Amino acid sequence: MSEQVNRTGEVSAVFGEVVEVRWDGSDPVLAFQKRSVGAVVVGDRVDVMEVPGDEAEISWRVSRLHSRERCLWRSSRRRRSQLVAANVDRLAIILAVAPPPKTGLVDRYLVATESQSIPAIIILNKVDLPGSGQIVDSLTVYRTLDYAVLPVSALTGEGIGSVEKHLESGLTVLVGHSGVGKTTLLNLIIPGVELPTRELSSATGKGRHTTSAVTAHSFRDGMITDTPGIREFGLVDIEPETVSAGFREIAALEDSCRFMDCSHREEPECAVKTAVDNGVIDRRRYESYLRIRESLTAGER
Ligand SMILES: Nc1nc2c(ncn2[C@@H]2O[C@H](COP(=O)(O)OP(=O)(O)OP(=O)(O)O)[C@@H](O)[C@H]2O)c(=O)[nH]1
Ligand SMILES: [Mg+2]
Ligand SMILES: [Zn+2]
Repeated sequence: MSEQVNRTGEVSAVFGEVVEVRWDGSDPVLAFQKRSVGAVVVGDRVDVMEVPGDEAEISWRVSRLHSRERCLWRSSRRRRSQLVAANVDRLAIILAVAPPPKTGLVDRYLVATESQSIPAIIILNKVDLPGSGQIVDSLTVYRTLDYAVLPVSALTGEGIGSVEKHLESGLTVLVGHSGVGKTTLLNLIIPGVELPTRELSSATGKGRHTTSAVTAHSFRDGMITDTPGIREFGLVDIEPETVSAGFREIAALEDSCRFMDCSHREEPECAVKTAVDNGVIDRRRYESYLRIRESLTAGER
């Protein structure tokens, strides 16, 4: 009997039945997924086993899936709950000067990251376009809540050094609407990756979304993962009562509300509403909180 080699690695790409796995100081290997082990996603830690023999180029098989932490889930009207990535060290929410950012989407992402204790940063791309100053100003509230807001241009390279510094370790997942420049940014940070961006896909005339797969690429001591652009970001496993945990400024105050289960809508002596009226809590963020809560109550996610 031949000796079996076992290794533990990190999944960096998923292509149906086949996954790419990396471990320290080696090139990634391709491994077959085993149904009994369960489907894996980017960021999963897995054991792989070398299977000698006739399976052509792929001689590895996933033999165990380690337990997951810091999961990024999403859902949409078309697709139910989907695990995007596991063991995420950082979510980078990418916005662009044009099309102008929807801050409600940022708030939804932050509800997801706070619930999983995933650190989040905000990257505002395309600051080479006119009107960027005003949009940077509109994001000031996130800075006051201790989220890094990094203005950048993937076209001119302005601000790229600061972005690189933030992404140089751990597993980062880039998320945001289609067309904000996630892939352009990744191509600039990791020369040689050369993933297709908008121009290329419009040349082939295929589809509106340029990126269709979740793939992770090595960068310095970490990995950066591109994801397909989204139209909506549905929250998974978040109850109306736990939405406030995703709003740092609300979570910090809600112990002072008169009622322990205060929803911060109509209740008397609500410390959160008082803070909104006094300008201590940003009104737009508060309204965003109400909207997200309402959408979950209505069962829309
Ligand atoms: N002016 C300007 N245009 C940019 C910048 N970054 C990207 N773009 C353009 O924006 C368009 C969309 O870029 P992509 O990188 O394909 O966007 P994406 O977020 O990856 O889109 P999906 O893959 O569909 O989610 C392309 O035409 C880019 O050339 C930038 O910093 N400034
Ligand atoms: Mg893309
Ligand atoms: Zn309250």
